[in-house]
Amino acid sequence: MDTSNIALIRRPPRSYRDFYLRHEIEIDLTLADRQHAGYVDALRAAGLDIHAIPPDERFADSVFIEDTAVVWQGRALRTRMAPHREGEQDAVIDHLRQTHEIVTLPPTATLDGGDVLHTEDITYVGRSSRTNGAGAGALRDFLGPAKRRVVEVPVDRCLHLKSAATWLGDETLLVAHELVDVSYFEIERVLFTAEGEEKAPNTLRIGSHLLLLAGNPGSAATLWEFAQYRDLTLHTLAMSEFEKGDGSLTCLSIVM
Ligand code: CIR
Repeated sequence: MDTSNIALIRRPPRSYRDFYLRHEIEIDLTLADRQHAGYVDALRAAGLDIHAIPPDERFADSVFIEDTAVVWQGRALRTRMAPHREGEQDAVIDHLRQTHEIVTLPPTATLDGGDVLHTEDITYVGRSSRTNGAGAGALRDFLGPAKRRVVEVPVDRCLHLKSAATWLGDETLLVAHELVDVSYFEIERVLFTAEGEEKAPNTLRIGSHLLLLAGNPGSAATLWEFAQYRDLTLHTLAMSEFEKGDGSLTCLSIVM
Protein backbone atom coordinates (compact mmCIF):
# COMPACT_ATOMS: atom_id res chain seq x y z
CA MET A 1 0.00 0.00 0.00
CA ASP A 2 2.82 2.40 0.81
CA THR A 3 4.49 1.68 -2.51
CA SER A 4 1.68 3.17 -4.65
CA ASN A 5 2.81 6.19 -6.56
CA ILE A 6 0.56 6.68 -9.57
CA ALA A 7 -3.18 7.21 -9.95
CA LEU A 8 -4.90 6.95 -13.31
CA ILE A 9 -7.97 9.15 -13.49
CA ARG A 10 -10.43 10.28 -16.16
CA ARG A 11 -12.53 13.42 -15.90
CA PRO A 12 -16.31 13.07 -16.41
CA PRO A 13 -17.42 13.58 -20.02
CA ARG A 14 -20.26 16.04 -20.73
CA SER A 15 -22.34 13.00 -21.77
CA TYR A 16 -22.32 11.86 -18.11
CA ARG A 17 -25.19 14.30 -17.47
CA ASP A 18 -27.22 13.39 -20.59
CA PHE A 19 -26.96 9.68 -19.88
CA TYR A 20 -28.35 9.97 -16.34
CA LEU A 21 -31.00 12.48 -17.39
CA ARG A 22 -32.44 9.69 -19.55
CA HIS A 23 -32.88 7.76 -16.29
CA GLU A 24 -34.41 10.83 -14.62
CA ILE A 25 -31.32 11.50 -12.51
CA GLU A 26 -30.04 15.06 -12.64
CA ILE A 27 -26.28 15.53 -12.55
CA ASP A 28 -24.86 19.00 -11.90
CA LEU A 29 -21.79 18.91 -14.15
CA THR A 30 -20.18 22.01 -12.63
CA LEU A 31 -20.41 20.43 -9.21
CA ALA A 32 -19.24 17.07 -10.59
CA ASP A 33 -16.15 18.75 -12.05
CA ARG A 34 -15.46 20.49 -8.74
CA GLN A 35 -15.91 17.29 -6.74
CA HIS A 36 -13.68 15.40 -9.16
CA ALA A 37 -10.99 18.08 -8.88
CA GLY A 38 -11.21 17.84 -5.07
CA TYR A 39 -10.75 14.10 -5.31
CA VAL A 40 -7.69 14.48 -7.53
CA ASP A 41 -6.27 17.04 -5.09
CA ALA A 42 -6.65 14.49 -2.28
CA LEU A 43 -4.81 11.87 -4.36
CA ARG A 44 -2.00 14.39 -4.94
CA ALA A 45 -1.89 15.25 -1.25
CA ALA A 46 -1.50 11.52 -0.60
CA GLY A 47 1.66 11.65 -2.71
CA LEU A 48 0.41 10.16 -5.98
CA ASP A 49 1.40 11.33 -9.45
CA ILE A 50 -1.71 11.82 -11.54
CA HIS A 51 -1.93 10.33 -15.01
CA ALA A 52 -5.08 11.62 -16.71
CA ILE A 53 -6.66 9.64 -19.53
CA PRO A 54 -8.51 12.11 -21.81
CA PRO A 55 -12.30 12.10 -21.32
CA ASP A 56 -14.32 10.42 -24.08
CA GLU A 57 -17.85 11.60 -24.87
CA ARG A 58 -18.80 8.19 -26.25
CA PHE A 59 -18.61 6.66 -22.79
CA ALA A 60 -20.87 8.34 -20.24
CA ASP A 61 -19.62 6.25 -17.30
CA SER A 62 -15.93 6.41 -18.16
CA VAL A 63 -15.14 8.59 -15.12
CA PHE A 64 -15.46 5.30 -13.14
CA ILE A 65 -12.08 4.20 -14.42
CA GLU A 66 -11.47 1.60 -11.70
CA ASP A 67 -13.68 -0.89 -13.52
CA THR A 68 -11.57 -0.98 -16.69
CA ALA A 69 -8.43 -2.78 -15.51
CA VAL A 70 -6.87 -4.66 -12.61
CA VAL A 71 -3.21 -3.78 -12.17
CA TRP A 72 -0.76 -5.87 -10.21
CA GLN A 73 3.05 -5.77 -10.24
CA GLY A 74 3.86 -4.82 -13.81
CA ARG A 75 0.86 -6.58 -15.34
CA ALA A 76 -2.62 -5.30 -16.15
CA LEU A 77 -5.77 -7.34 -16.71
CA ARG A 78 -8.21 -5.79 -19.16
CA THR A 79 -11.75 -6.27 -17.78
CA ARG A 80 -15.05 -6.90 -19.55
CA MET A 81 -17.79 -4.58 -18.29
CA ALA A 82 -21.52 -3.94 -18.82
CA PRO A 83 -22.35 -3.55 -22.55
CA HIS A 84 -22.80 0.24 -22.35
CA ARG A 85 -19.26 0.55 -20.95
CA GLU A 86 -17.40 -1.78 -23.30
CA GLY A 87 -14.75 0.20 -25.17
CA GLU A 88 -13.81 2.43 -22.24
CA GLN A 89 -10.87 0.12 -21.63
CA ASP A 90 -9.09 0.93 -24.91
CA ALA A 91 -7.56 4.27 -23.88
CA VAL A 92 -6.69 3.00 -20.41
CA ILE A 93 -5.00 -0.11 -21.75
CA ASP A 94 -3.12 1.93 -24.37
CA HIS A 95 -1.73 4.01 -21.52
CA LEU A 96 -0.89 1.00 -19.36
CA ARG A 97 0.77 -0.82 -22.27
CA GLN A 98 3.73 1.58 -22.04
CA THR A 99 4.69 0.16 -18.64
CA HIS A 100 2.70 -3.04 -18.12
CA GLU A 101 2.23 -6.41 -19.73
CA ILE A 102 -1.44 -6.61 -20.80
CA VAL A 103 -3.50 -9.72 -20.05
CA THR A 104 -6.98 -10.29 -21.52
CA LEU A 105 -9.99 -12.29 -20.28
CA PRO A 106 -11.38 -15.41 -21.94
CA PRO A 107 -14.44 -14.69 -24.13
CA THR A 108 -17.15 -15.69 -21.63
CA ALA A 109 -15.65 -13.90 -18.64
CA THR A 110 -17.00 -10.66 -17.20
CA LEU A 111 -15.21 -8.68 -14.52
CA ASP A 112 -15.39 -5.13 -13.10
CA GLY A 113 -12.49 -3.63 -11.15
CA GLY A 114 -15.00 -2.58 -8.47
CA ASP A 115 -15.36 -6.24 -7.57
CA VAL A 116 -11.66 -6.70 -6.82
CA LEU A 117 -10.61 -6.08 -3.23
CA HIS A 118 -6.96 -6.57 -2.33
CA THR A 119 -6.07 -7.08 1.31
CA GLU A 120 -2.67 -7.83 2.77
CA ASP A 121 -2.40 -11.39 1.49
CA ILE A 122 -5.74 -12.34 -0.10
CA THR A 123 -7.63 -10.81 -3.00
CA TYR A 124 -11.41 -11.04 -2.67
CA VAL A 125 -13.54 -10.98 -5.80
CA GLY A 126 -17.25 -10.19 -5.78
CA ARG A 127 -19.53 -12.54 -7.71
CA SER A 128 -21.97 -9.85 -8.74
CA SER A 129 -24.21 -8.84 -11.61
CA ARG A 130 -20.98 -7.58 -13.23
CA THR A 131 -18.48 -10.35 -12.42
CA ASN A 132 -19.16 -13.99 -13.29
CA GLY A 133 -17.42 -17.24 -12.38
CA ALA A 134 -15.21 -17.15 -15.45
CA GLY A 135 -14.16 -13.58 -14.55
CA ALA A 136 -13.30 -14.61 -11.01
CA GLY A 137 -11.34 -17.57 -12.41
CA ALA A 138 -9.45 -15.33 -14.79
CA LEU A 139 -8.53 -13.03 -11.91
CA ARG A 140 -7.23 -16.07 -10.01
CA ASP A 141 -5.05 -17.01 -13.00
CA PHE A 142 -3.86 -13.42 -13.36
CA LEU A 143 -2.75 -13.23 -9.73
CA GLY A 144 -1.34 -16.78 -9.72
CA PRO A 145 2.24 -15.73 -10.59
CA ALA A 146 2.14 -13.28 -7.64
CA LYS A 147 1.10 -16.22 -5.40
CA ARG A 148 -2.01 -14.42 -4.20
CA ARG A 149 -4.99 -16.40 -3.05
CA VAL A 150 -8.32 -15.31 -4.56
CA VAL A 151 -11.52 -15.81 -2.56
CA GLU A 152 -14.98 -15.34 -4.07
CA VAL A 153 -17.67 -13.40 -2.21
CA PRO A 154 -21.34 -13.36 -3.33
CA VAL A 155 -22.61 -9.81 -3.95
CA ASP A 156 -26.33 -9.32 -4.55
CA ARG A 157 -27.29 -6.35 -2.41
CA CYS A 158 -25.16 -3.70 -4.08
CA LEU A 159 -23.35 -3.10 -7.38
CA HIS A 160 -19.83 -4.23 -6.51
CA LEU A 161 -17.92 -5.91 -3.71
CA LYS A 162 -16.21 -2.61 -2.92
CA SER A 163 -19.60 -0.95 -2.54
CA ALA A 164 -19.86 -3.12 0.58
CA ALA A 165 -16.29 -3.48 1.89
CA THR A 166 -12.88 -1.85 1.55
CA TRP A 167 -9.42 -2.45 2.96
CA LEU A 168 -8.39 0.13 5.53
CA GLY A 169 -4.84 -1.20 5.88
CA ASP A 170 -3.31 -2.11 9.24
CA GLU A 171 -4.96 -5.55 9.02
CA THR A 172 -8.42 -4.00 9.09
CA LEU A 173 -11.42 -4.33 6.80
CA LEU A 174 -14.35 -1.91 6.70
CA VAL A 175 -17.68 -3.62 6.02
CA ALA A 176 -21.38 -2.76 5.76
CA HIS A 177 -22.84 -5.92 7.23
CA GLU A 178 -26.23 -5.21 5.69
CA LEU A 179 -24.68 -5.40 2.20
CA VAL A 180 -22.39 -8.44 2.35
CA ASP A 181 -21.90 -11.55 4.48
CA VAL A 182 -18.82 -10.81 6.57
CA SER A 183 -18.12 -14.50 7.21
CA TYR A 184 -16.54 -14.78 3.74
CA PHE A 185 -13.60 -12.63 4.83
CA GLU A 186 -10.68 -14.35 6.51
CA ILE A 187 -9.75 -11.28 8.52
CA GLU A 188 -9.78 -10.84 12.26
CA ARG A 189 -10.13 -7.11 12.54
CA VAL A 190 -13.32 -5.77 10.99
CA LEU A 191 -14.87 -2.34 11.49
CA PHE A 192 -18.51 -1.84 10.61
CA THR A 193 -20.12 1.18 9.02
CA ALA A 194 -23.07 2.71 10.84
CA GLU A 195 -26.55 1.38 10.14
CA GLY A 196 -28.19 3.06 7.16
CA GLU A 197 -24.97 4.66 5.86
CA GLU A 198 -24.93 2.51 2.76
CA LYS A 199 -22.32 4.49 0.83
CA ALA A 200 -19.84 4.71 3.71
CA PRO A 201 -17.95 1.41 3.16
CA ASN A 202 -16.22 2.68 0.03
CA THR A 203 -13.05 4.28 1.41
CA LEU A 204 -9.61 4.63 -0.19
CA ARG A 205 -6.41 4.16 1.82
CA ILE A 206 -3.21 5.48 0.25
CA GLY A 207 -0.12 5.37 2.43
CA SER A 208 -0.86 7.43 5.54
CA HIS A 209 -3.97 9.00 3.97
CA LEU A 210 -7.54 7.79 4.13
CA LEU A 211 -10.29 9.14 1.89
CA LEU A 212 -13.89 8.81 3.05
CA LEU A 213 -17.24 9.96 1.81
CA ALA A 214 -18.94 12.98 3.42
CA GLY A 215 -22.42 12.64 4.85
CA ASN A 216 -21.90 9.50 6.92
CA PRO A 217 -21.34 10.80 10.46
CA GLY A 218 -21.68 7.48 12.30
CA SER A 219 -19.11 5.71 10.13
CA ALA A 220 -16.88 8.80 10.09
CA ALA A 221 -16.64 8.66 13.90
CA THR A 222 -15.38 5.07 13.70
CA LEU A 223 -12.89 5.96 10.97
CA TRP A 224 -11.73 9.06 12.80
CA GLU A 225 -10.79 6.92 15.78
CA PHE A 226 -9.05 4.40 13.50
CA ALA A 227 -7.12 7.21 11.80
CA GLN A 228 -6.19 9.06 14.96
CA TYR A 229 -4.66 5.99 16.53
CA ARG A 230 -2.48 5.45 13.45
CA ASP A 231 -1.70 9.08 12.69
CA LEU A 232 -3.48 8.99 9.33
CA THR A 233 -4.64 12.10 7.49
CA LEU A 234 -8.37 11.93 6.76
CA HIS A 235 -9.89 13.50 3.65
CA THR A 236 -13.67 13.72 3.83
CA LEU A 237 -14.98 14.25 0.32
CA ALA A 238 -18.44 15.20 -0.91
CA MET A 239 -19.08 13.16 -4.05
CA SER A 240 -22.85 13.52 -4.51
CA GLU A 241 -22.67 13.77 -8.32
CA PHE A 242 -20.84 10.44 -8.56
CA GLU A 243 -23.02 8.72 -5.98
CA LYS A 244 -25.91 9.51 -8.32
CA GLY A 245 -24.16 7.36 -10.94
CA ASP A 246 -23.70 4.56 -8.39
CA GLY A 247 -20.03 5.39 -7.91
CA SER A 248 -17.93 6.55 -5.02
CA LEU A 249 -14.25 6.92 -4.12
CA THR A 250 -12.35 3.84 -5.31
CA CYS A 251 -14.13 3.80 -8.66
CA LEU A 252 -12.65 7.15 -9.74
CA SER A 253 -9.04 5.97 -10.00
CA ILE A 254 -6.68 3.09 -10.55
CA VAL A 255 -3.99 3.42 -7.93
CA MET A 256 -0.77 1.57 -8.70
C1 CIR B 1 -21.88 1.50 -13.77
O1 CIR B 1 -23.06 1.13 -13.78
O2 CIR B 1 -20.99 0.80 -14.18
C2 CIR B 1 -21.58 2.90 -13.26
N1 CIR B 1 -22.77 3.67 -13.33
C3 CIR B 1 -21.08 2.89 -11.84
C4 CIR B 1 -19.73 2.25 -11.70
C5 CIR B 1 -19.14 2.40 -10.34
N2 CIR B 1 -17.91 1.71 -10.26
C6 CIR B 1 -17.32 1.35 -9.14
O3 CIR B 1 -17.82 1.60 -8.06
N3 CIR B 1 -16.20 0.67 -9.23
